[in-house]
This record gives sequence, C-alpha cells and structure tokens, in this order.
Amino acid sequence: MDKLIVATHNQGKLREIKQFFCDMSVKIISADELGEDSPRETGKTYRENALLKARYLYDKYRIPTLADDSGLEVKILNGLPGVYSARFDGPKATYESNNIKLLSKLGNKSDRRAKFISVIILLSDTIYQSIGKVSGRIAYNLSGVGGFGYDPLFIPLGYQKTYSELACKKRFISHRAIALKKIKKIIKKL
Ligand code: ITT
Repeated sequence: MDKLIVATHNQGKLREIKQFFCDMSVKIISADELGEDSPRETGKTYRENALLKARYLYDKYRIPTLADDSGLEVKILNGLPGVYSARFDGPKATYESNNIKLLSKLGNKSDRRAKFISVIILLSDTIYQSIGKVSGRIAYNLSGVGGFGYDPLFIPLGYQKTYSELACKKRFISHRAIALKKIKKIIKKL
C-alpha cells in the first residue's frame, strides 16, 4: 500500500496516527488535505461511526481509508460520554467545556473509574477492524498540557499522571496505539 487516507478532522488524532506510522513508507493523506468535510456521525456505536467516516471518503477516492471513532466511558456515569464524547457539552462543545462538564458531573465522587476506547476501521476491498481499550480513572483536576480532548483528566491504570502529563509516552500506551498496532500489521501486508 502506498497511500492511506486518514478520515479525521481531529488534529490530535491525526498527529498520533501519523507518528505511529512514521516508520512506514505509506503516504498519509488527511481529510483536510483533500478539502473534504465530515459526514454526520449518526451511528449508535463506535464501529458504525468509524465505518461511516471511512466509507464517506473511500467511496469517493477508492484509496484505502482509515477512520477512528473513540470515546471516554465513565463507570459511574453509566458509560457516558461514550460515543458522544466529542459533543458531551452540546453542539458547541470545546475540549475545555467537555472537561469542565465531566468534572462537575463527578464532583467529589471517589469512584472515578473510566476507560478510553478506540475503534479503528481500515476500509479497502475488505473491512478491517481493530479495538483498543485502556482502563484508568478521572483526575480531580486538569493536569498537563499535552495531547487533546480529555487527556488532562485521564490517568491510565498503572500511572499517577494524566495522558497530558505523560506527553509523548501516550503514543505508545494509549487506546489508539493499541488499536493501531493491529492495523499496522495489516497495512504492511496490503
Ligand atoms: P473525527 O470524527 O474527525 O475523527 P472527532 O473528535 O469528532 O474527530 P470522535 O467522534 O471519535 O472524533 O470523538 C472522539 C472524542 O473523544 C474526541 O473529540 C475527544 O473529545 C475524545 N477522545 C478520543 N480519543 C481521545 C484521546 O486520545 N485523548 C483525549 N480525548 C479523546
């Protein structure tokens, strides 16, 4: 495979995906570089949304296309924000407003268990899927400046620092890295 479309408009995700594949010769083309917008994410599951995003560009360009749909599931909030992670605070949500909303929903609750999930679809002649999950907990305050989204609040199991504080280490241990590992093997064979 010499070209791969990455169907995302999220610069944080794009950076992580590019870094993960930086030792491969495949040329990565993002949705922004193609001047494309994104389809409405009407799916009820990560898989449905990832497939929808991948299909939107694959059907047009016929170049293998990768899409990531991901979210943060907080146990005591019955899995929210989950597939609604990007717009947890409503249609005009920002990373900051989502984080503030999450902190206020949790208040001082001591059960702060959460997990991050990434479902990656690679669409070419076949649909390939890979899932990555990382368990952890939600911090009481925002910490760190690296990464994006809920990174300043998520402390992965086995660490005392948030994804943001772990900075570039995140790219080896994250839910997305776990999902991308399998996809990388597939790409090498295509
Ligand atoms: P694309 O659809 O264009 O890829 P998006 O941001 O809308 O970008 P999703 O629909 O998959 O992507 O929403 C995932 C949201 O979950 C994302 O906006 C973040 O708020 C959060 N999220 C996902 N992965 C994350 C990560 O590694 N670190 C922090 N937050 C993350």
